[in-house]
Amino acid sequence: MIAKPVSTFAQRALAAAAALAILAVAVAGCAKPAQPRTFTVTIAQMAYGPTPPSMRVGDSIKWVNADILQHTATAKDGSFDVDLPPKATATTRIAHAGTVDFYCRYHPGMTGRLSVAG
Ligand SMILES: [Cu+2]
Repeated sequence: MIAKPVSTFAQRALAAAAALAILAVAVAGCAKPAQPRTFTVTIAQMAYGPTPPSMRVGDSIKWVNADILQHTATAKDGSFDVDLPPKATATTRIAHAGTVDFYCRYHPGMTGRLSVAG
């Protein structure tokens, strides 16, 4: 009968260890996708700066108008449209994968393109 409490303790310890191992596997298996990121695109001298090469759905673009003129970043597919007075900033979240061409409504010669992975 002396061995019984030891045995019970050992069994509990084993069960706890097993539960922890299962939990660890479950957590690893539910690894979340990468955290959304925010990229900055600066508008200066009537042109958009480079767009990020590796955007994913859920990432955001922070538009910074460093120009002395008002500009927009207007998606041709209608997915975003930000109006930026001089020195203003605005952030848009990218919700769809694919290639999105955008332009400035005030200066249609200003164009850019986002490529977004799923
Ligand atoms: Cu413009």
